[in-house]
Amino acid sequence: MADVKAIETIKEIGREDFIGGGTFACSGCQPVLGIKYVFKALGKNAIMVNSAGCMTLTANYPFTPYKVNWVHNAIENADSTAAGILAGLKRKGLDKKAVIVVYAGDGATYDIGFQALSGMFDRYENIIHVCYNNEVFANTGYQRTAATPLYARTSTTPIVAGRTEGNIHPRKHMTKIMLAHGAPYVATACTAFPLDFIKKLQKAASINGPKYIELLAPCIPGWLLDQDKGRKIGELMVQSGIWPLYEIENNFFKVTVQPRMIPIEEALKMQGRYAHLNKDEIAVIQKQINEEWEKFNKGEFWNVSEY
Ligand SMILES: Cc1ncc(C[n+]2csc(CCOP(=O)(O)OP(=O)(O)O)c2C)c(N)n1
Ligand code: SF4
Repeated sequence: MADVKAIETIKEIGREDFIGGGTFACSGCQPVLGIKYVFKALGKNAIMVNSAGCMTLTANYPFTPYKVNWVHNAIENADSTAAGILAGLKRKGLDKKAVIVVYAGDGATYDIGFQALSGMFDRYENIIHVCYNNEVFANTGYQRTAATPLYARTSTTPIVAGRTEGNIHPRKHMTKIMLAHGAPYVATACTAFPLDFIKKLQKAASINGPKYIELLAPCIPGWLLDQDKGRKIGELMVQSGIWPLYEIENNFFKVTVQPRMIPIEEALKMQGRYAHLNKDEIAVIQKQINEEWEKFNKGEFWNVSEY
């Protein structure tokens, strides 16, 4: 593994940033914060491959906020490019000095780039795939992806006459799908819980093979949020139990943050994408969360139908 300084407490997170401010991303954008944490965890020898999406806006030639290696890629094959970089480093005997991270949106991960992701896991490449999940194709106008949750309003699941519930399709269960590829490490994270995310990144970097981390990263205009509420919403999504934080290392399942199980309504009412919901629809979501956590608390990860 590359030279990564272990971080156990918030105080140990270094002050040095490898991405500067002043990007073209929205004020309050949580996916950009996720990039900051990736480099805090993995240091200056991390090489990030970013699939086309909102994070493309962070660097616009000839300007860049990055002090480290960051590669922009097409949306459909970031994991293939990452594998090519790894092969080149191996050829030069440098692969042990770097950590290669794909940073891809949920549209790129669940949908358009899934083939390259699956291939990378099949070949058992030593790469971390971080899916920054803002639950929409944000960059092209907040369309539904296979990661959009139940009843959320998106531009392709709008609230119009005759259709009032938003998205009606259940999410793909990506962590199960990646485990089914034989991944040695799979985890979920959230930008509102930086230490949990950083520790998971560092653990992933210490394990050989393909690793998958799914990072919930709220999107200000996509979720119809006040721009100062991105972190707060992340916290409420975790504490309500709708976004569980866990890791699975060599098939061992562990919850890393036990939620307080606040009513889901508290989290939903701050998000304009759920403003259309009535009590019955909120009750459906609450019931689902309660049922999921009964299973999570018994360690029955594979019996959880959706998260
Ligand atoms: C093959 C292909 N299809 C569609 C697009 C258009 N496109 C560019 S960015 C984007 C949205 C990406 O969504 P996601 O991966 O979730 O990242 P986000 O925009 O949310 O950051 C799309 C659909 C493209 N560039 N290439
Ligand atoms: S649309 Fe969402 S993901 Fe895109 S830059 Fe703005 S806050 Fe970030």
